[in-house]
Amino acid sequence: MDGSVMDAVINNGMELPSLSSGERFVASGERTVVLVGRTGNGKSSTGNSILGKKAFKSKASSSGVTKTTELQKTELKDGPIINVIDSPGVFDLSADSEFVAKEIVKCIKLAKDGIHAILLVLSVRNRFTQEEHDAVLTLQSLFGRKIVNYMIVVFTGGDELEENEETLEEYLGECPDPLKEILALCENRLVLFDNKDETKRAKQVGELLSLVNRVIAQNGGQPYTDEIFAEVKKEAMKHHDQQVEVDSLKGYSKREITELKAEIEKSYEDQLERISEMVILLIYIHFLIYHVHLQSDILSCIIAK
Ligand SMILES: Nc1nc2c(ncn2[C@@H]2O[C@H](COP(=O)(O)OP(=O)(O)O)[C@@H](O)[C@H]2O)c(=O)[nH]1
Ligand SMILES: [Mg+2]
Repeated sequence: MDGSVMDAVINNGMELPSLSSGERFVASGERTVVLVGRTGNGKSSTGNSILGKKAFKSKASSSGVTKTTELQKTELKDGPIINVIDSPGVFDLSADSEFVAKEIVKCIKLAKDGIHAILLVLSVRNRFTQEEHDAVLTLQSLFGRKIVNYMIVVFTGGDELEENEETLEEYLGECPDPLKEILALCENRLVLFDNKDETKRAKQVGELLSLVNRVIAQNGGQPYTDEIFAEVKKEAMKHHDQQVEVDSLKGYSKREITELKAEIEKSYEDQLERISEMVILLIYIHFLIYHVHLQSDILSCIIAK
């Protein structure tokens, strides 16, 4: 056992190492996980498998797909409350930065107290692309290197592997280098999901939760937060306090109260917009640095020749 991809695959479904007493306290309490990944990889279906209900719209449903970041929750039997955030926009870094930034802020707003794990959803049916690889690096540059310490890779399409009589281990044996790099960044935390077979749900979700617990323990029980989270939280608290204050006002007409409330909402939206603009700026800076690096690499190549 050398901690390789194979090692992690072999370990899947087997008993995980027992947690130390310091780590055990994370075994209870709410969990907030965010699904990221390319459209069509199975984020919404995986979210539904975790929740045990059809809460997110998936491609196969007649009523369309999840277009914007949303949160659904469930209380697992004999387990913790799970908040699942399906965030279709966050990974779509080829879309305009304004949209992506707004989705990121929305995701942070929904996560409130932080994110316990980021589930990077990949599909055994879709080839892993360079864009997906770059999207992970962009997230890393936006949220700091430590963001990968919270990542777990979920492969969907377990049924298709089964049909081809192929194991995940065999599938990953032939995986391209960019995917190997991402799996190594995530310290090979990966789990296989078959979102088509209800009977496999409990085992799969159990495996995933073990990984989530491991991530929480490895991060000292702390969910992921950063300065952007702090900003969003500060504004949310201010917004809440103002709402309480208005509700307790006496001697104002109904119209005046409605106007005051509208003002508070407007100011809150403006502040969230300001944070989105900050994120847009960060995305631009990331791309600028990325292109400077790229150009200097090309220059070095030319000089070397
Ligand atoms: N065969 C198979 N199909 C899946 C699995 N998970 C998701 N899908 C299908 O993949 C398509 C995209 O899934 P969806 O959850 O909408 O992806 P999203 O765009 O990432 O949210 C849908 O047609 C799903 O039914 C799986 O484990 N096995
Ligand atoms: Mg979806």
